[in-house]
Amino acid sequence: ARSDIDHFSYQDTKYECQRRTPLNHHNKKFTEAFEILEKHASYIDREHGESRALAFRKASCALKSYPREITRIDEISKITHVGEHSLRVITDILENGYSEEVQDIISCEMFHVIELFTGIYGCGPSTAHKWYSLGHRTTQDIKDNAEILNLNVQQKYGVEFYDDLNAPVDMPDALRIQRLVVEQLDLIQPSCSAEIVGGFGRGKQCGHDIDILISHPEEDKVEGLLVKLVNRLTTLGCMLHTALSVGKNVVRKETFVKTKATQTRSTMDNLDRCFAIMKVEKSATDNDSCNSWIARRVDLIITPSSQYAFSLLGWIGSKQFNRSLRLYAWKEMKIHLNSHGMWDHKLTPPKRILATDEEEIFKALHLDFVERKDRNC
Ligand code: DCP
Ligand code: MG
Repeated sequence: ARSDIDHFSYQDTKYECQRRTPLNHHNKKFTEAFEILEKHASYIDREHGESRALAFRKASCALKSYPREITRIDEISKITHVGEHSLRVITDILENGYSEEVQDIISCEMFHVIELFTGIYGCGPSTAHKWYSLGHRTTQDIKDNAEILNLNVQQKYGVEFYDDLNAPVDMPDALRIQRLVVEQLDLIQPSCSAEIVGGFGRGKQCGHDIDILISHPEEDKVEGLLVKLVNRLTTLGCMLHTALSVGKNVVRKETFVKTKATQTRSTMDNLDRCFAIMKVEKSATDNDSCNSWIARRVDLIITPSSQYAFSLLGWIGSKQFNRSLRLYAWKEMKIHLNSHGMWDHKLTPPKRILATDEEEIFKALHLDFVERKDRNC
């Protein structure tokens, strides 16, 4: 067996942020199988689910980065993150054209019902399991039993607009929302920027929601902006549901003090933010129903200019790219990185490192710049 990893330009590293992960890659037949295994692990295996799901995700990321189609098992058997279990799955697909383990999952009713229920806005795996164990199988079952199940507000909207919210959002929809947001911002506070981030920012043609990052060149001009914006959009009748999180951005100049909230939800930030379900005008091609609008999930995030580069990097994603970047920053550089900024903990007290664009952040971390389209891990 070959011990050297030469595979053209593949860089074998434990951090996804050190290599390119494009949207269109050469190993979809394997990564699609891993996505099912990942979901199955997080839905079904309550005890070790998260770590098993992460292992499949990392194997999948490695294959997405691999610069050509894998045709022999020995070419990837030494790659970091492609463990024994993943190798078995790849071998099955190479030898038989499919993985029996994946086929078993696909033919399992429970898997499909949990998948269906977790597709309801506001429903996670544990709620999905509860509903399943009570004998429910369809979204109609949940709708019919809304009272008994004591659905929270999000879940009520999730069921009500299930079809709309599960129809993929496309770029024209995203642009329509961005335009509306920009128009309203101009009336409240001229010169604001509103950038489409999330999956669309990485070149995806469709996604599950629209993420918009809002800022202003002057630091304090964003204070109170979110409430004003949401109020205007509500008055215009564009908001079906909103959940605001405002005023938690407590970054001090020198150090970032981790609060309980930031410790437990380490990937989330404390930027002013509104999760919304908005009414979006349908395009001319969507004439298949009587409604002139469709419900869409929209995230509006506000960031002051001094934090812009960090918020942009964080909200462009992907989640796995962020996770690896933050882990790399901490483990290799003793730098704490999040959507607010970065702090060098090699110094006491930790020193804030400033950056005005994404390139400067990569440079400070001694990393080659990874284009947004190559952060699709
Ligand atoms: N994000 C994160 N950690 C979270 C949630 C979000 O780092 N727990 C960042 C990375 C995501 C971005 O925010 O890429 C947007 O979140 P989405 O859930 O909307 O993810 P995407 O936009 O990447 O995917 P989709 O196209 O399905 O909306
Ligand atoms: Mg998104």
